[in-house]
Amino acid sequence: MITMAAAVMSMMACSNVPPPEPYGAIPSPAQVAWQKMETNMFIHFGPNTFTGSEWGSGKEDVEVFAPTDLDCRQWVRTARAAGMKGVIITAKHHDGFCLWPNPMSSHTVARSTWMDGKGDILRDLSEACREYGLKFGVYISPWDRNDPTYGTDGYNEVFRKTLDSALGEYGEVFEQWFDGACGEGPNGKVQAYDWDLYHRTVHRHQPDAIIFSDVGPGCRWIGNERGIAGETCWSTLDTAGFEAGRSPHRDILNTGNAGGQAWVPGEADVSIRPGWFWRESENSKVKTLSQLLEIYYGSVGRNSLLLLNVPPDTRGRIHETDSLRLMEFRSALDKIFAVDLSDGAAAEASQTRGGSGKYSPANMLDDDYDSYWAADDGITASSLTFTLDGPKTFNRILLQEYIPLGQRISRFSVDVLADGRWTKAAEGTTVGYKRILLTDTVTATAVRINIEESFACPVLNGFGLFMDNMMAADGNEDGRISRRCTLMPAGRPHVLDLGQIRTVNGFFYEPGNNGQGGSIICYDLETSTDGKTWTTILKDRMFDNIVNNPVLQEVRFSSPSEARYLRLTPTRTELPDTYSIARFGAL
Ligand code: FUL
Repeated sequence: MITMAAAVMSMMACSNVPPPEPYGAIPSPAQVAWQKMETNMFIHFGPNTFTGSEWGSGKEDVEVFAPTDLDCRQWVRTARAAGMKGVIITAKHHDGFCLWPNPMSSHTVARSTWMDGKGDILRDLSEACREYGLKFGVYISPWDRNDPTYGTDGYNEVFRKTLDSALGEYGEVFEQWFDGACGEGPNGKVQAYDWDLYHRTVHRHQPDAIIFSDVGPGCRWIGNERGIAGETCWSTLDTAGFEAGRSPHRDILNTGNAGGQAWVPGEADVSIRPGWFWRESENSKVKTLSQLLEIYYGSVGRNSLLLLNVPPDTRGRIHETDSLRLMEFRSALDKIFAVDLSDGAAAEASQTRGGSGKYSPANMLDDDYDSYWAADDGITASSLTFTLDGPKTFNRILLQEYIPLGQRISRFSVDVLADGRWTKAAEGTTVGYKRILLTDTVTATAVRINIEESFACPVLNGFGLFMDNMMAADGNEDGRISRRCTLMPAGRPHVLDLGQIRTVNGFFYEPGNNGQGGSIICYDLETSTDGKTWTTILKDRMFDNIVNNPVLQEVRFSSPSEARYLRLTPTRTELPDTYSIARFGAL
């Protein structure tokens, strides 16, 4: 009897051990739900799909927008089959063209003859999302190259009403994407945005919507358009004094701030193609399976959400090359993550909170998101040992922190027991919602996680071991090969000699290797037959979006030019003293 009573009392004591206090900035329930979505589809669609531009001028004829076989349900079916949980559509890109009948604009689907002016892509897409159980989100660019009021105080009110119309009519919106790109409007002026007004408007219609911008408040840009978060990636950010378009350095966006004042988790956006909009010429340049897996590990595997752009073509359908690649991507992920080699493991911790079963390390092995292992308050270094159910061969190690209590861990390492010896397999800084460590393939009987530094007692809810045989399976690692890159002093033009006089229809330019900066932003382009007398073909033109997305750009001349030499003179460069050229050639 006495033993029973003691046992009952000790169980009561255990279950009474209070959970850890949250540490620092913590996510809202909507942010936790958002983080669990993990992968979403971005959809860039609009006049640029038909003109081949990356940034439309806003002067395009509305008739340009003429999808021949639009099917939003096909987009959503594809996204769902790819395992994505939501879609975000460019309702209005920088050219100002609205994919819905926005009463505030004369540059919309309602003004075109497409579907007799009755077309409404926000309606069709939101309905398709409801039908297939995906969440619906909208990208609306505040920068507007069409609206005549842009650059004046009046525009803020126009934009507010634009938000009213896009966010009030189509049901639930899970994410509002505010692009930080801000340039001149039709009157040559740059707009002073009223962000408070915009945010209030979004939340009035959609109280739970996550607002994306360079600095949140709901989630932040990851600092590049390659879909790769920092190896260190905090969901916390110091936002005071910043706003969209006036953000911390992109390196800070990439890593966040340790102990930052606000919870603004990273969202990694990247296109499945070189450009954001569909282009026939890029059908052969859809990212390979290896590249997509690398992006997945670099985003979802580094405490970020992956927003993968899959732009529909001029029919208004996702092109078969892209959808096939997405299906390969999905089945590779399913294959890699189908078998968790930690199943059946025994978990042991150097210390468990209050000695309570409620916080047992075994909680890291179950599927219950809300059960976790935690250490006592004041303990910031601990180790967890998982003794596997026999020798297991793996090269991916998954860890999850229970983020409703904040992000805490700042340094850890992982050892594996192979051939009776412990060796270090990985080390890292942050964990966050999900961290997937890429290791050499190892056969081990136990794995030990050493938490070396943590802002407060560590709290982990997930651990897993996986084997990835797929990553380089397509043998194409193009995206990782650094091309030779020429660095030029900023004042000096770059001259290309074609060897003989040819008919030149345009040119292409790609900046330095793997997006390491140094892009030419604006340029003059001249041609010559003898290298002495030059004809200006393009004057002070811009490579659209090249700083954020430094991929190859093709520029067509309005008429062919007979030339032996091409001279590219930068008039604005990303870096003050130098610019980079990985590829430059004639078309
Ligand atoms: C950038 C834009 O300028 C690009 O065109 C694209 O929409 C990308 C997602 O965001 O800031």
